[in-house]
Amino acid sequence: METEISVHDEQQGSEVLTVDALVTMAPVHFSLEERVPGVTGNAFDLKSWYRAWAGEQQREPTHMTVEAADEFQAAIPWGQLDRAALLFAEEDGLPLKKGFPLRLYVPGGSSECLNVKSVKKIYFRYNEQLGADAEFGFKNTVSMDDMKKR
Ligand SMILES: Nc1nc2c(c(=O)[nH]1)N[C@H]1C(S)=C(S)[C@@H](COP(=O)(O)O)O[C@H]1N2
Ligand SMILES: [Mo]
Repeated sequence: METEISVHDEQQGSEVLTVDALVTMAPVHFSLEERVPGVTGNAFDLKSWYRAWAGEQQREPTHMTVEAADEFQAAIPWGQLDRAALLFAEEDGLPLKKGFPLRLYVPGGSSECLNVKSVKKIYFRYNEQLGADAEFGFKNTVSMDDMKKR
């Protein structure tokens, strides 16, 4: 099964990483229940992983866009991601039954709709004009091309 995730950063460039590589790089691991009551499984903290990947000297993005295998996507302002987590395994360590290979959770986010299953691509963006509201939907309904051009 496919477990590669492509990570794009407008300053840092792009890289394709396996879920295993992301998990190994992530400094903060926890049980997802600690942040999302009622949802079990092994997760890692998004922002500390991002800093490990991008390097501490990076200025912080303004938004993160996450795209799934089914082309569902969410675009979320950086300030709403302080407790965001990526779920990568069931509680017993087995691969996810739902949302394989990686699922985003945004505790305290504006909507459960932001909990993107089967993440394939992650974009770190630097553009205040993308706005203060999180957005989600299928790719053709939100114009990613427009977003990329800005
Ligand atoms: N890949 C993907 N992730 C997705 C969706 C989707 O259609 N595809 N739907 C979203 C919406 S609208 C909701 S409400 C939640 C539903 O999560 P659940 O399947 O755990 O109930 O997943 C979100 N993540
Ligand atoms: Mo939803």
